[in-house]
Amino acid sequence: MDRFYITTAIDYVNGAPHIGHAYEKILTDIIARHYSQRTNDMYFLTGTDEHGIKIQKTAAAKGISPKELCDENSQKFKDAWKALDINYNKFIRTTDDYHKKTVQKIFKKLVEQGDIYKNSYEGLYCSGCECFLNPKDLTEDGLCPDHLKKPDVVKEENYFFKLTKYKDAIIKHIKENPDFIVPAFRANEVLNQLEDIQDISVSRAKSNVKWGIDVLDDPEQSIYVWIDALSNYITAIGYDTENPSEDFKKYWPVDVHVIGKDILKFHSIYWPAFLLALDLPLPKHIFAHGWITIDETKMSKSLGNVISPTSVLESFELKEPDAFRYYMATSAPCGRDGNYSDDDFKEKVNAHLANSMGNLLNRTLSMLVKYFDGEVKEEFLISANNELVEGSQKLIKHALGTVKVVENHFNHFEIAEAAQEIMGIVDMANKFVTDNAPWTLAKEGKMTECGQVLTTVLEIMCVVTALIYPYCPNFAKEMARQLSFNLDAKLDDLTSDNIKCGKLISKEEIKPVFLRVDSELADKSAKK
Ligand code: ME8
Repeated sequence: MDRFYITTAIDYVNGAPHIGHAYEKILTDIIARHYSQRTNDMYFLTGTDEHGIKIQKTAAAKGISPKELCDENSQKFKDAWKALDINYNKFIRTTDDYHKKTVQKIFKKLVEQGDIYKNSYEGLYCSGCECFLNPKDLTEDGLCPDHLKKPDVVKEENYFFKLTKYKDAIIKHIKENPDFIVPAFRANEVLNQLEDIQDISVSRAKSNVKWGIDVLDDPEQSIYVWIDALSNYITAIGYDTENPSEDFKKYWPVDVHVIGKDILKFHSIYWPAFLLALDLPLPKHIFAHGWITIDETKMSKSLGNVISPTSVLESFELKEPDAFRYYMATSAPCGRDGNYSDDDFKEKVNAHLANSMGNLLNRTLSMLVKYFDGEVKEEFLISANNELVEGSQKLIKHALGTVKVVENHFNHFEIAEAAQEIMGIVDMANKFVTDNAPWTLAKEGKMTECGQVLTTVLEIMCVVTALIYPYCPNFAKEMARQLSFNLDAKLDDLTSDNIKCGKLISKEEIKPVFLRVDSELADKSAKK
């Protein structure tokens, strides 16, 4: 694997980021950090989607210009991602000049080659979805099923993209590449949607939608959001219709677009069609994650249950975002919906991160200091002809085997499933300590055995540190420091002898990795 290119959806800036947006960016960051342990060249793109009627209307309601609204809110997304340690390489804004220029060129090329044509049109437009709806998809009351709002009747001259021309090629691609859409169960939904696909409107009359990129040579039309938004994945890395950049040649096609299930149609039908028309290769994978609810209820402004990610960190007084990242990333199996609740958050991170993982490292190192002044002796190292404590070699081998299992989960974007494997090793190591009771061995004077038990656990904690790093980068750095473990190493370089002989740690250097979330704090209502 020589390089890895990963993207998130770009968020609409008509509001501030909430924990649904955060969920996606956390998943993407975890995948990116994991793959940076497997490749030397990672490119992670995120950003904001800033055009369209929704943003125009929100700005008007606030009495500010759309650009002012975009600047204000785009910064809120950047601030939130900083607080969550989202380590992206580039943040694109669709109001960036280079993006607008390339989108205009893309549009012009598609017009010139006959893939885009002008036609008059009457349809039902939902500004929540920023797209025209098919009347058969409305609720019984004629509302948009996602936004529960009555769509506007729009009659305009629009430019249309010949989606129907690419229908068969896309169906073929989906059928021949079963891992194109992840999770696989969503592919059927997309194939069904493809059945009655029509050509799509790709512009809006300027008289109705002012806040958009002008169509070159026809400034009475604005390029409508999806062709603008989806193109970010190539404009950000330097695509140009005539002279694409070296970065573009290196990174395209993208390894994975991480998006929510609600926008799968746009990514697995519209986007491939635009790419085919541009004669560009298709994305390797499109990973559609599920949605996050709050206390099992859909997040909505009217219910007042929208939670911002930074307010969770503040209300639990978390100095680092690691526990929140871990909780969100493990909230649902691949592609399924997840839920956030204060009680569940507290319970899970206390159990997994404080009690099982952090505490195991803490007490093992403390025993090493207590019994051996923090020194790992030659005879503690476990090898085929030096295994005094039964099962130690097997356990270390199992932990190393888990690295491959975790990698395999990541190959399928199974982030929660991979975390479960990592916690599985932690549980086994905890059981190993309980079963072998190093404190009893020490009391009985079996010091080499005692040292072997502790060294086995420390060896396993090195593997855990490397594997948990994408989820909890700060905790992993602290664990690596205490273990003198090189966290920059690639996963392939993990061995069974990460712990070396000699003084490992002193009493003063031992610190708890993660303190339990205080139950009192969870009752604060500040975060709502
Ligand atoms: O759709 N749980 O923007 P957006 C999980 N601009 N994910 C959620 C969520 C929730 N409760 N709410 C939203 C757009 N998301 C377009 C994308 S990409 C070229 C253009 C996810 O701000 C949603 O599924 O409405 C999407 O992937 C992302 O947040 C941005 O949503």
